[in-house]
Amino acid sequence: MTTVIKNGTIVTADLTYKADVLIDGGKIIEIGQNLSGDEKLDATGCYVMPGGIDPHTHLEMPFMGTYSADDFESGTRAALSGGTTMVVDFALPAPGQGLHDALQMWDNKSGRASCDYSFHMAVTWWGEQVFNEMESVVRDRGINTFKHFMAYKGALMVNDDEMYASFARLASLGAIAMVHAENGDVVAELSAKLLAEGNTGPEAHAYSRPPQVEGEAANRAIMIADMTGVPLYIVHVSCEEAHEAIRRARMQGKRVWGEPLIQHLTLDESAYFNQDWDHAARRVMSPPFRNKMHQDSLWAGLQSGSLSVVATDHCAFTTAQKRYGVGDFTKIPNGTGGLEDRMPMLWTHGVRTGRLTMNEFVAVTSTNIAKILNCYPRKGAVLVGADADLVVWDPEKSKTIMAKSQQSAIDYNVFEGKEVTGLPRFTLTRGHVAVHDGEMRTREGHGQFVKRAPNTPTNTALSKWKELTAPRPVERTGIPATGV
Ligand code: DUC
Ligand code: ZN
Ligand code: ZN
Ligand code: ZN
Repeated sequence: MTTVIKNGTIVTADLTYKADVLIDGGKIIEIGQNLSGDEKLDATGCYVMPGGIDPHTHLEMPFMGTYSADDFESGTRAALSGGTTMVVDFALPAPGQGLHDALQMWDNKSGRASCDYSFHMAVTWWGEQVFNEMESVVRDRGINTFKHFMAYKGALMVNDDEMYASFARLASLGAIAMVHAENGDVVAELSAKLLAEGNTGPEAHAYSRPPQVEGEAANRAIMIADMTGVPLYIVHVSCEEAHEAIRRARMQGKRVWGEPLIQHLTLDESAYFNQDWDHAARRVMSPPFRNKMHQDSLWAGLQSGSLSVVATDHCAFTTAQKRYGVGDFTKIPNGTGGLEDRMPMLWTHGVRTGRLTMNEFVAVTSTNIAKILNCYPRKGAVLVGADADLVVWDPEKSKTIMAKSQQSAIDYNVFEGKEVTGLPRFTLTRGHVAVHDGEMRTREGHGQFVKRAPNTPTNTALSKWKELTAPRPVERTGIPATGV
């Protein structure tokens, strides 16, 4: 059975034009005028865009004594509802657990996904087993991104020697290093001090993780990456200090990408101060929300291209789970949701305000991500041969975000009450219409794992240090080398 999307305007990361899209077998088979198919979707007045890719989710993740509340079933349903057709989740080994063991757990959970997905591998400890398994994770499992937590001391955090060793190994495999950039030692010190002074409430969470903590770690990760020649992806960039480090690195030719979250772009630190406990605790995440100066910096980064993608770090906990931290803010499970709201919120606050063009919107929600993670143009493109992961976007459709009508399993929404304009009319996952004019038609288990090959190692010349220690050229064309 073929499906045709008629009368829409195709918007990709670089083009805007009117054409119909014909789909068969989950793929785009033709783009052109006056196409017909068995099933017709009317896109009059709408934009036909690559489905969103959220490169940063934590579905059913064991964390801080509990599990994040959205699993691959509710999480991917929320994603599709908001126009996102692929999520990339983090497979997290427990300390001492092998990488393939952890991946087996994530394989089991992800069988319920209703949209396509991939995994990043987290490096939560270091040893010979991790070093050895990395190769088959990259080559056989098709996972080319490895995340390192520079925070969560005593749990997920890795130290600089471990990070250096891991980055060097990843460089040799053509993989990408990712970091959660916060100085975990300083966070632990500040947290203990705040608690000792009697600051137990959720606002102390924000005081324990000031922007300097993030800026320092971002700079450190960039320098360690440069010493190994590994490309670096910095998740949840929330402040000017980290953004500034990324800008500088990119200007120096380093392969460094920054990922702000829709939450940091649109919510600020007033979420924590003079609020009731539940309100503030529901918004506790790391890094915390910042002030307007930092938000302006993140928007500027998206506009100028120094920041590359917009994610959610979707890691949702119920109010009951958040209350584990009553009396001690360090026990509030860290995380907020956003999967369903990322695209409408970015459209509303980015495109409708004139900060981003429609093409830039597609770039930062989908195409740039697919390119960095190496699944383009299967994903992130409207091209013949690409997967029919598409969103038919109605720029005039509005709603008020409300927990009671969301797909997520939690009992609140950090964007509660916000008006959004720009919503999916249809969302297609490999040709299956999962959202049909407001009606959810998701199929549990429809989602498939997306393998991502390693990159060709373009990055080895980035490091000045490498150049200085590289063997000197001897003879090329019969002319003796002059030695520089
Ligand atoms: N930050 C969060 O807020 N939650 C999950 C992990 C993280 O780094
Ligand atoms: Zn993180
Ligand atoms: Zn995260
Ligand atoms: Zn299907």
